[in-house]
Amino acid sequence: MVEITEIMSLLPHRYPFLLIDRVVELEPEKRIVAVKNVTINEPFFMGHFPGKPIMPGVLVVEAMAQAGGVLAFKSFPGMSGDVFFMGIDKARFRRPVVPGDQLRMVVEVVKHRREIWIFEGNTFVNEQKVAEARLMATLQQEQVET
Ligand code: BDE
Repeated sequence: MVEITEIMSLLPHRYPFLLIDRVVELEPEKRIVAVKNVTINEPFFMGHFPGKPIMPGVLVVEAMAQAGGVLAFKSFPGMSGDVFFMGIDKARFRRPVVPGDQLRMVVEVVKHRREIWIFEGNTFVNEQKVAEARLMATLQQEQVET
């Protein structure tokens, strides 16, 4: 289990863009499960859409990407540097996400080499899939000053 203060020490994202609340399962280099509780107070509901609050599907993909970032950092605890997301393939939005939903992002490593990681992400609400995507990220190791 990784709680929010540790998530914030790993990811640079902050309000209104930090889109995971807690990590509930973690297998380094393999798999992570993170959750986000969606409330009516999310800022994006003001405009998406007035009178019809639906979480933008691209932000569900972003939540999966953030979970993947935590997985990469937790796989190599001594790692200094950044994880940048470089691509998204095969994204699908299967069901609308609405206030009161708890998102469960399940992100698995398809393969990784030194710098390139490919993740397969699936997001569920109550066991039902709401979104899926394949995500590509690159690790940029911090340059050590000489
Ligand atoms: C379905 C699958 C994945 N993502 C979203 C949906 C969905 O039902 N979107 N609905 C949007 C929507 C927007 C407005 Br404005 C509206 O008045 C209604 Br009635 C909608 O269903």
